[in-house]
Amino acid sequence: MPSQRQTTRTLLPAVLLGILGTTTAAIADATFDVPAFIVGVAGDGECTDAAGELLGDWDFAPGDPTSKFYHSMDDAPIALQLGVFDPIGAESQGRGVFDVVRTDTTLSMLAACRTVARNGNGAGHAKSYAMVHGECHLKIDQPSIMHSEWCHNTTGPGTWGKLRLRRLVNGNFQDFKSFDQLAPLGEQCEMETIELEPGYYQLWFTARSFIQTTPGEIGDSIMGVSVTESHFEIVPAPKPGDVNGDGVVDGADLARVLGAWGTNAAGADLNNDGTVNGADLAIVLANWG
Ligand SMILES: [Ca+2]
Ligand SMILES: [Ca+2]
Repeated sequence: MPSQRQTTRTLLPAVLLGILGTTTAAIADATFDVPAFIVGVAGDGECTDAAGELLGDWDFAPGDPTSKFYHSMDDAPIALQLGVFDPIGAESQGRGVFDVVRTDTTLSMLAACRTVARNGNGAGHAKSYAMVHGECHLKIDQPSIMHSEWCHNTTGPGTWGKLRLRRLVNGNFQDFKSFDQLAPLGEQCEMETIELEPGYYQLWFTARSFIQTTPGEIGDSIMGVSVTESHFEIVPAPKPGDVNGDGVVDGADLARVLGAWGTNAAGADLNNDGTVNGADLAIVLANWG
């Protein structure tokens, strides 16, 4: 029997949550829809004495062999923490945290795990596992631009973070962009602007940490941390022929093209062939209105 068992639900410090905010279920005039959203949080761990006897174990979902909770977007933020601490010094802890914040043009997600394991004074063995995994579907109704920022921060053995953007093609989601971190590499971020055609997309993400001690070795705690953060701004793509960027194609744009005729003025060279000429005029006329 566990001599001591801690079963508290604890919010991580705000500095780790980072993007805590209010989740809004329905947004008016949104540039995108989120027709599906689900996140699962899994975790379990145990520690034993030198003879291999169980000192205690914990599980985010006792009785469920997959040890997972599933949540919808409206359930966020999520923070689960469980652990076992034995008087001889053995320890196994896990945390899983998730949050999502949406506005009419942005979507921000945080998935984070932390695990701790330590053998007791009599040695033995300890292990701990935590994972946050989920997917979010995006419905894009018009040509759009996605300004994206993808960040992973992994520390310790057995940690990874994965982020994928996939597009639905012929009934299957195909990778459009992937950004994975499969080793403890500290913080890495990528920023990218992605053109999105109208369609159905999936944002897929996971943060995972699994650590275990060396059986029989007395030593300090080992820790694994995996934090995956992503931020997306999705706005309508500029309209072809809209030279001055005011949202309509009209005489003002025509005047810009005619005024730059024969030059290589970047704004008026709508097809980027190095010259403002009839091809650019045709783009303005074809998109008039
Ligand atoms: Ca215009
Ligand atoms: Ca041109």
